[in-house]
Amino acid sequence: MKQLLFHLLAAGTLLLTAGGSACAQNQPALGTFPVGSTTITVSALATGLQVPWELVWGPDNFIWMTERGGRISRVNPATGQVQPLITLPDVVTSSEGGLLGMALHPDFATSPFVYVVYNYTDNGYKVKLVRLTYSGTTLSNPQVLLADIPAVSTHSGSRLLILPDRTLLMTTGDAQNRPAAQDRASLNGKVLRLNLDGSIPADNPVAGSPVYSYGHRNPQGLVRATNGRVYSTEHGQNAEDELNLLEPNRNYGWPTVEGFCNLTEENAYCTANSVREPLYAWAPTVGVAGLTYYDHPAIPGWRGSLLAVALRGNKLTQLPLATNGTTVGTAADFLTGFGRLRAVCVSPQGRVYVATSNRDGRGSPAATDDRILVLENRSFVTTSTAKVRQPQVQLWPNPAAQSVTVQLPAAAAAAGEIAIYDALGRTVRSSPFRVGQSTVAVPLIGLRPGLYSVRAGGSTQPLVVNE
Ligand SMILES: [Ca+2]
Ligand SMILES: [Ca+2]
Repeated sequence: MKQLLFHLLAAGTLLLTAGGSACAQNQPALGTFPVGSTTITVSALATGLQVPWELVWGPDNFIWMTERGGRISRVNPATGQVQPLITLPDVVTSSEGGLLGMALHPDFATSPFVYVVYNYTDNGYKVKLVRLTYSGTTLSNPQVLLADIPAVSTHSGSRLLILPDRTLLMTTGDAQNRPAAQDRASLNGKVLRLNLDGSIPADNPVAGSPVYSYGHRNPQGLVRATNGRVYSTEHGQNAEDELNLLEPNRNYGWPTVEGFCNLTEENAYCTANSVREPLYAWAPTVGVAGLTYYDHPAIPGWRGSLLAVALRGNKLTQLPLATNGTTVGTAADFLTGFGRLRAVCVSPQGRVYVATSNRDGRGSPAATDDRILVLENRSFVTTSTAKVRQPQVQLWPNPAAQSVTVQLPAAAAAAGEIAIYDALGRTVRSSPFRVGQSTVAVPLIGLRPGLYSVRAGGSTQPLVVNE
């Protein structure tokens, strides 16, 4: 979904870059490293966080973040300000357990739903998938879509990913019950596929079952690349962590197989059970967690690559994908020295955001941990900022509720029209302006809360409508 949003929003978000870049460049550099001939600068966008678990670039051009204790927030990518939306009261943390992955509905303007997965207690420790509704300032109205998945304090997974066909993938860990990963009737050790209302898609591999693939141990990374393929990272036991290409109805080998089918006993099992081997393995294990896909000109050396971050390994690994998406080239490690790394996302401007996990009980936190780190090519940002400094439509307030004031780039030389579009590109409001007019108040009453686009004078700006 991160990649999908990139494409949906690339045009509109470039216009926001001017202000955002300037702020980002003011944040002091914590270090630099080369990617080919490009210098990447690392700075901290936000500090003082508590085990951030998921980062999602949202349709509002904010970073949506979960923290394991139960808080969900929007983080302003220009200022680092954290705007808490809710702290889920029934999240129960225990060792690795708590609030985990998150995904936003792809039609967020008309369906402002946020999907989260977390541990809770109900006659034992469990995992559930919950849908929340975004009002513009808070998240509310929790709807449980899938619950009662057995859990223990480790191996709960779980990442979420919404695909273009409007189904949701959810990874689950084996909950330390190793045979469950091969039990097709169990929801542990699986990748599950659901419709966005929690029902089971008619075209799942087994009718009536949410199981999409099986034989997983503890997958904590999930992304769809622009090639349309879905990749997942998975914690191995000791020998090999995995990067998998997810395919329906395939057996990924756990608990008999860890990583590649490279041991004698693994080989026999792999052949007999048609095990899908990983594309890449970290040997020995590094605790690989968040996964994203990078294909932005800002960092040419990372284009067409998966980027995976590791907990114990304290690093980011670049995995270049071959054109067909089914093989990985030579891996390279970056971003060492910031401790445990949990989550990663990419902005439409080509910046990479990485969350540390040094306060999860297994790290050595710096005073400012946990942090969201920004990885950026500052010379590319400078160039692109100059390009977008054209006269633009300005909106205030934004987010808005009753009405929004639209300031045209200049006094209108000809009569025209301001149009507001929803995420599906439908015109939901229009308002004329006269020759010489430079500001227009457009009423918003009757619009559902969500994300819209305002177009006038040849430029477009995103608008968030609140209740
Ligand atoms: Ca495997
Ligand atoms: Ca192996």
